Amino acid sequence: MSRGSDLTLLKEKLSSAGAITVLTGAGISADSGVPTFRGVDGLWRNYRAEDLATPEAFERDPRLVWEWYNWRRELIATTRPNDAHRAVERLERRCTDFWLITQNVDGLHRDAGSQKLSEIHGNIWKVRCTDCGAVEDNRDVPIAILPRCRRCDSVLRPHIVWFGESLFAKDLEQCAMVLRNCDILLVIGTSGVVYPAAGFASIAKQTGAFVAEINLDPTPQSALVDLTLHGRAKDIVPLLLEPL
Ligand code: BJW
Ligand code: ZN
Repeated sequence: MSRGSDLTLLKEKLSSAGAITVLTGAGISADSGVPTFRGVDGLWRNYRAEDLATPEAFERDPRLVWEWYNWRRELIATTRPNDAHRAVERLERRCTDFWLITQNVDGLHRDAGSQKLSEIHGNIWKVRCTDCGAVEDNRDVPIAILPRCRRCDSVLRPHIVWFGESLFAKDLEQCAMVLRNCDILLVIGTSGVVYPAAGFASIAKQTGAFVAEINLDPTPQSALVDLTLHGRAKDIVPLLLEPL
C-alpha cells in the first residue's frame, strides 16, 4: 500500500477509535534537538547509555554519571516541544479515552500540555534521595555535583529508571490497562529494543488493537505492526489530525 493510502487508513482508524494509546521514544524529541540514544549523536565522551544508566555505574562513579546528566540537562533545557508533541496533546483533547506512555525523560510532552501520561523511565528534572527516597523537582542547570538531600544529606540521584531496575509498579499497571483496552496503539520514534516498552506493541496486538508505527527507519517491531509510516515524527503526526 502507498504511504498516502496508509495515512488515510490510519486517520480513519483514529477517527473511529474509542480508546487511543500512544507510545513514544527518543525519535519524537529528536526533532526538538534532543539526541537519540542509539543514533550517531547518542554517545557522550564515548560512553553509551548502557555504560552510564545503571545503578552499578552510579555506585562506581556518581560524579561521572552526574556529569553526563548535567550535559543532558543543559542540552534539554534549551529545547521546546515540536509539532509532533503538540499533535499528541491535541489527540488527547480530542479523544476521551486516551493515554500517552513515554519512554522519554526530557519532559517535552508535559511542556506541550499532555496530562494523561506515564513517564515510564522517569524525568530528568526530578531527583531522588539514595537513602530516604524523597523525590523532588530540580531544574538547576548545572546541578551541583554531588547534589545532596535537604532532609538527610545523602547523595541524590536522577529520578530515572536505569538498566536492571524495575519500572514503577503504578506505571506498569497503568500501561497494562491502556495497552489491553485500546483500539489503536501509535508507536512513535522508538527503536523498540528496550524492555518492557519493546513488548508493548505485541501486548496491544494480542488484545486486538490496530498498531501503527511512525519512525524514520524500520525497527524490530515493524514486522508485527499493522502499518508503518516512515518519516519524521514532526511531519507525520500532525497529518493524522487533519480532516479526512
Ligand atoms: C525518529 C526520528 C524522527 C529518530 N522521527 N523517528 C531481555 C529481555 C527483556 C529485558 C531485558 C533483556 N535483556 C536485558 C533486559 C533489561 C533491559 C533491556 O531491555 N535491555 C535491552 C537493551 C535488551 N531493561 C531494563 O533493564 C528495564 N527494566 C526492566 O526490564 O526491569 C526488569 C528486568 C531487569 C533486568 C533484567 C530483566 C528484567 C529498564 C529499562 C530502562 C531504560 N532506561 C533508558 C536510559 C535512561 C537514561 C536516561 O534517559 O537518562 O531509557 S535506556 C534508553 O533507551 C532510554 C530510552 O527511554 C530507552 C529507549 O530508547 P528509544 O526511545 O527507543 O530511543 P533510541 O535512540 O533507541 O531510538 C530512537 C528511534 O527514533 C529510532 O528507531 C530512530 O529511527 C527513530 N527516530 N529520529 C521519527 N525525527
Ligand atoms: Zn534523603
